[in-house]
Amino acid sequence: MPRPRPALSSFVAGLLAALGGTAAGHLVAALTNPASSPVLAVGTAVINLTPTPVKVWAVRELGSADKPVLIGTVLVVALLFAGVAGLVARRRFGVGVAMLMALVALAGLAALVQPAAGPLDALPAVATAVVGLAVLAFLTRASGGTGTRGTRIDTERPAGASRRGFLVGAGATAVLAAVVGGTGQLLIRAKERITDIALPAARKPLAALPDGLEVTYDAITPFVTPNASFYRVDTNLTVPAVDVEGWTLTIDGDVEREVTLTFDELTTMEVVEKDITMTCVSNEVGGNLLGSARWLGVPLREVLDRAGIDSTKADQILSTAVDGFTISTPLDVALDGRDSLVVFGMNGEPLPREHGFPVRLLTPGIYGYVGSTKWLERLTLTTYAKQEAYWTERKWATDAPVRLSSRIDTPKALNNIDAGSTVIGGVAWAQPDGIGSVEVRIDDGEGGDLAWQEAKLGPDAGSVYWRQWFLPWDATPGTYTLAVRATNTRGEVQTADRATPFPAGSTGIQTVVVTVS
Ligand SMILES: Nc1nc2c(c(=O)[nH]1)N[C@H]1C(S)=C(S)[C@@H](COP(=O)(O)O)O[C@H]1N2
Ligand SMILES: [Mo]
Repeated sequence: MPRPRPALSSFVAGLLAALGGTAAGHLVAALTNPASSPVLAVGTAVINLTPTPVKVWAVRELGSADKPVLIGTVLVVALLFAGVAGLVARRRFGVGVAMLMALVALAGLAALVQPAAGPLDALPAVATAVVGLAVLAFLTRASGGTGTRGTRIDTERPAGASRRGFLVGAGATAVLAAVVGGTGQLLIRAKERITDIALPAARKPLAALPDGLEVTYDAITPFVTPNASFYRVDTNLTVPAVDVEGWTLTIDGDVEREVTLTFDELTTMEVVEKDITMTCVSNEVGGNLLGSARWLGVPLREVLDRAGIDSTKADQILSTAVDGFTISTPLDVALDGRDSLVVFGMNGEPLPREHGFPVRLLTPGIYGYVGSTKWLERLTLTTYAKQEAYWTERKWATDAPVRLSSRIDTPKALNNIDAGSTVIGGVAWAQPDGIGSVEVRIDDGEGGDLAWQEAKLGPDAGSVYWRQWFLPWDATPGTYTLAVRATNTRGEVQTADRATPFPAGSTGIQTVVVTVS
């Protein structure tokens, strides 16, 4: 039987030291602050340090897989580095240990530089260091080496006991790490799920929304996006777990008096409900980073009026989330009469954790990154000259109205469909004016019918809510390029000019190629 090579076992020892340490750190973080977990803290630091073009690329290429890919990459790189540290420790124990501790220090630093961090956020790194060292010492001993011996002796040691000892020790460490890390992960998940709070009713409840086109054509996006399938975009690797009891909203800056509201105080104000479509600036033409819901909240103006704003000074509302993340909203945009809201309900339920529990901002007509702060904690009236928000620092536009756009949901790109009667359908949005019409072009590539044909519109839930649309199509065999464009109620037509999401939202017209046979 081949003996495990000492080099290999040293590598594995280093790797398992990091794995065990990280798992312990993850569990401690789950009990204190999940965001301070070593891998998550480093991942967050990577997100914050990544240049904008790379971020744009990652969102486009990886979509919602961007976070798992990031966490996986951080973990793999850290484990490989720790494996190398293990190899080094074989000859020079002190140097190997120093390499491992440098790795831990990096994670500790990443946790402590987070904007809302406190001294307790160093605890997971401390746990990682202690457990990591213990594992390394244990596995070094189990493999029969003291860690200070030379290779010669290592390779000459008897095969039997030490090899078995190492394998058992390594296996036990791996299992224990999985259990400890898994427990931490379960705890974090459990914290993310609890949102049982009582919601107030709107003072003037809206009538129930009519059935959408999806009832007839199930390939068209539902009129109301269910909370569970609402797109999610944020810089957080773990969802902030906010306790409603301790939560407050502070309005400060250029105000007559600083005001702090509790959740109870907020929810007993003038409560309204509004149907609003929300969009991400990173949405590509034809993309799905948007959703539509019935939101429950208090008008932003009412909240600001509690403090009395001095608009001769302030030109922006700088909103801050519980984790220190910031968003700038132009003051004149937020207060121009649109339904800017401080939101706590979504489709009849408390705001889900992923979408900002307990309270978020929502500004219809501008992209999420300039008006829809999740896990909201502070509204500061200030100026762009004085303070910059997260995305502003990264050169995205300061004022970013949602672009007039439309999307084909069915048929899907490159689909083969049967000849005969079918339907082309999707959604279109035009904030703040509302959709006037939607047109479809069916191009057979042979100079056939190139004319734009008007589609039929689905139900209307107001000008800041998307419209579903469809066009019945008697499809004959051939290959077709389908296109869609929207026109708003002011007669403006969706432009065919292409613009990338950076810095102020994509434009262009979606085309879909299908084969009919
Ligand atoms: N605290 C916080 N709020 C945030 C963000 C964030 O990263 N952190 N992302 C913004 C962006 S870019 C968008 S598009 C919307 C997305 O909201 P949703 O995840 O509920 O769809 O939230 C905005 N609010
Ligand atoms: Mo966004």
